[in-house]
Amino acid sequence: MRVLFVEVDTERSWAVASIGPGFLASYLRARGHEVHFLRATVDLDDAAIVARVAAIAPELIGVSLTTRQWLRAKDLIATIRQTVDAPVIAGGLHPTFSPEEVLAAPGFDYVCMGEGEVAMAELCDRLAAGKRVGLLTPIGNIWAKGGQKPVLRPPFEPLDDLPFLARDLLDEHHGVVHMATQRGCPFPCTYCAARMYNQLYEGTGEYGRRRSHENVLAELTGLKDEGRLNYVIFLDDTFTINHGWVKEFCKVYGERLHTPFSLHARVETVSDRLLPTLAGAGCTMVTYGVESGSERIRREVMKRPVTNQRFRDVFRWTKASGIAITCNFMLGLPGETREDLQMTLDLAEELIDTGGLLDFGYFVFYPYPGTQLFQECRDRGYLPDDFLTRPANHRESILNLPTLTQDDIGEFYDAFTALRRRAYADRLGAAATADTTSHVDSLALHG
Ligand code: B12
Ligand code: SF4
Repeated sequence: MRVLFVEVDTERSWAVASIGPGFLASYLRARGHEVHFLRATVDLDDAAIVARVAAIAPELIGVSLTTRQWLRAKDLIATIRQTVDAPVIAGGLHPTFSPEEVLAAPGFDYVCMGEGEVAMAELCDRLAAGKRVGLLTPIGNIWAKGGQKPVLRPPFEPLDDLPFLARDLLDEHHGVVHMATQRGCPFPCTYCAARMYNQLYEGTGEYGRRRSHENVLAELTGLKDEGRLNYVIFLDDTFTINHGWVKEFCKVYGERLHTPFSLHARVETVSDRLLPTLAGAGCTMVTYGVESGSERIRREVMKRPVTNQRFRDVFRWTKASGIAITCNFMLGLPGETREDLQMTLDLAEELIDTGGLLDFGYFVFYPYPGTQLFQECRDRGYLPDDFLTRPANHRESILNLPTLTQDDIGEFYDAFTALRRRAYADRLGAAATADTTSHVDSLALHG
């Protein structure tokens, strides 16, 4: 079966394309299917994309979607299907947690809920054999249009049995490689869509899993031997969860590869002992999720009862280990007031001045379907009915919040922009301040 994965870019192309198709492609190839990749960049209009899809002549089209990608994918797929007669399957975070909406849209035939490797291979096998997939012939994890909600398969186990990522689908360049060593996150952050997988899989098996060191190192060693390894970006939600794993990994990685790398971590999961170990193995940058400077908001709204002092300490230890720090902040959460936003701005300023913060991202809160805060926003009437068709604008909130106006959020967003310009100017000189948008690749999206 000839499968085409279409990567739907939104406001710009991220350096790395969606990781899911990279896993799926290698799994499908190992079973004899042919896999192609097409990036629908923002500069390509629909006609050009349709022509490229038609030239590949796929027998099945796959799209991996976050909520932001859904907005463009919805129209794009409808247009593609007017010309190209191939069924379409959508998977990833958005289809998993909004399957009904995706299946109701023209052109979408299947939604994959949760992990896709085994499910998609079964779908390809069946379609290649000319068999139907529907009400009477269901496939675990796959919801066919007009069919019933599927039964979930247990999480794939062990992860070491998955073939290495099909890197031709990731758009990697200059030896900068992206690695995913774990699936699932044990923390309960209310704003996070990633953790909802754990909840989705409740009762089917333990969703939190990690590849062995040997397996991860074998993939990296292979890339090094091919001369394709200059820098590693670990995309794991929280790389530092299991200190035993991390220490063992650092030991061997430091000895065998010692290639610089970056990772995402929660301040709760690092220590003054672990950070020098990471630095010794080659870690050059850690991204932490700070999110708010208000301990009340973190505790009551985000379910992250960590103190501001912990951030100060961890930033100091990280800096002392010689590791650069980036972090992220969120503005405009339900229950937040101007005083809370001021605390976030104050903490950001303090961490820049004393904590060795190299750079940071700042995002207006957007409630992702499936998350606890999404449900709360909906229940309290903060979420407009047309939220799915509203583009997420970086300066405005899509929410109607009783405690903050759009102007309040915009004012603090601008203050963060000014702070970032100042930080750039202090470090690099005035000329460097021209483009300081809040979107920097590989900045943590959470953690
Ligand atoms: C790496 C990463 C990125 C990378 C790559 C993006 C990607 N989608 O892979 C980059 C840096 C580009 C990125 C950017 C952004 N990201 Co991001 N990112 C992640 C992160 C940390 C890991 C994703 C990953 O590698 N997963 C590993 C793979 C194996 O899992 P998977 O993607 O779920 O894929 C499996 C299944 O879902 C399924 N599947 C996936 N796709 C498909 C397709 C088909 C056809 C099928 C059948 C199955 C299938 O099978 C896969 C294998 O089993 C996740 C958090 C997380 N843990 O998921 C956030 C996450 C996906 N990102 C998120 C967000 C919000 C963003 C940004 C909007 C950030 C921002 N504020 O601007 C941007 C938008 C990107 C875009 N194009 O729209 C949210 C998405 C929430 C949502 N509902 O949309 C997440 C969940 C983070 C969070 N905590 O909430 N991100
Ligand atoms: S925000 Fe990060 S730490 Fe919190 S649940 Fe999500 S992935 Fe885990």
